[in-house]
Amino acid sequence: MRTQVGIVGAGPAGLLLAEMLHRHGVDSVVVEKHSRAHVLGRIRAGVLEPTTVDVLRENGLAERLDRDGNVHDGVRIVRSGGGFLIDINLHCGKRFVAYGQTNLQDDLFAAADRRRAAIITEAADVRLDGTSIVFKTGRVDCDFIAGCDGFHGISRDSIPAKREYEKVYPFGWLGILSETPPLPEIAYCHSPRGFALASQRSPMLSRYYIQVPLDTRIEDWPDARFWAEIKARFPRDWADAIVIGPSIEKSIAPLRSYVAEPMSHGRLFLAGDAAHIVPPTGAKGLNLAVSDVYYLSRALAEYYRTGSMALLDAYSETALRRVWAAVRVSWYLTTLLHRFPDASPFDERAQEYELAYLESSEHAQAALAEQYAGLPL
Ligand code: FAS
Ligand code: PHB
Repeated sequence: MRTQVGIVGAGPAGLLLAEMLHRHGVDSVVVEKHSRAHVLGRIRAGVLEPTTVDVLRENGLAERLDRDGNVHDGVRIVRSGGGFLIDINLHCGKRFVAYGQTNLQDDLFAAADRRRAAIITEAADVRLDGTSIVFKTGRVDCDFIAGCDGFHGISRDSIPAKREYEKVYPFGWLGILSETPPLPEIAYCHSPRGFALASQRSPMLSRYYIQVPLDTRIEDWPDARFWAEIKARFPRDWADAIVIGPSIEKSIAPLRSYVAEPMSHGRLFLAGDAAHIVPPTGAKGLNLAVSDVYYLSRALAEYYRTGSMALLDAYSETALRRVWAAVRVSWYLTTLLHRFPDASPFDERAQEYELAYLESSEHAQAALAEQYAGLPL
């Protein structure tokens, strides 16, 4: 096959890029190694920044999001004896939307189907050969390649002399999905027993997480143990409000911060998790994939409209400014809210007082709200 832009990966970054390029009259082919069912079966992010919602709406991809998404003024940080709202509406005049990545992925596939987009799934042995994507049963010759194949993809390997920045955290998140009514707010909980998070997908679908050691095995966490633990971590009034029920999905995600620079080489451009990973504490991963794609689609459209490579040459530097802002606040919130096994008494007191300061200062809360909302594109 021959196309203008070859896209590796049919996750949110890859499919959104294909949609946005199409709206600029640029052709693309998406090559995905898994089946569509496998891609849709992944339960991941749940919080969309206001800028992400704007991008989706501007591209005609927000109809179900506007109908089913749950709009919030902010997220609450709770701990025994206190807590506060990171109020992005009060401080930034913006709201974020709780909407599962699975739903977004579904919406993106549906948009691709409506225009009979070229999406090749279950492509085996995918590799890059110059500006061609080669796989077991074929190849796609392209003008440009977008590496949207996630952290475990192959595109990043084709960036020579890259600088890698990584921080691996000594814990993971055990997450469950349950067909129960969620708490009304999204709440991050700081507890001596470890971090916990209450989130939502719909009026009858809840998403909960607890921090667990890295060597945790799913089989050691039957539902009853999970519910008892998350209730032990939340303050009593919040714990009593958690409605328990059978889990319909349970998984453990390790936490890491990672950035590869630059995000481009020649006619290869990385977007999303292929270039960077954030701990989910800041709810930034999916949102960064969207901002990368916003910049990349604009740069590619400019090239095909005018022949200018200027925005493409500036893509990596432009995207990295927003990437590093999100990487930093995700690291800050992870450090603030989790119990570190090797924390010294000093570390624990400093964490206590950082929380107390945030709780007491409108200025500190405004600064955090601005970063949680996501910086303007
Ligand atoms: P993705 O990983 O979503 O998509 C990459 C695609 O490329 C996949 O479909 C993959 O099959 C495909 N691919 C890989 N290798 C390939 C190859 N060689 N050839 C062809 N295709 C290939 N973010 C949040 O904001 N909140 C969360 O709670 C959260 N939880 C997460 C939990 C887990 C377990 C993981 C892994 C991530 C989580 N994230 C979360 C981050 C997540 O939402 C990502 O940021 C988001 O999926 C990024 O989208 P993509 O960059 O498209 O990468
Ligand atoms: C989720 O709903 O899955 C979610 C919410 C907030 C986060 C991470 C995940 O920071």
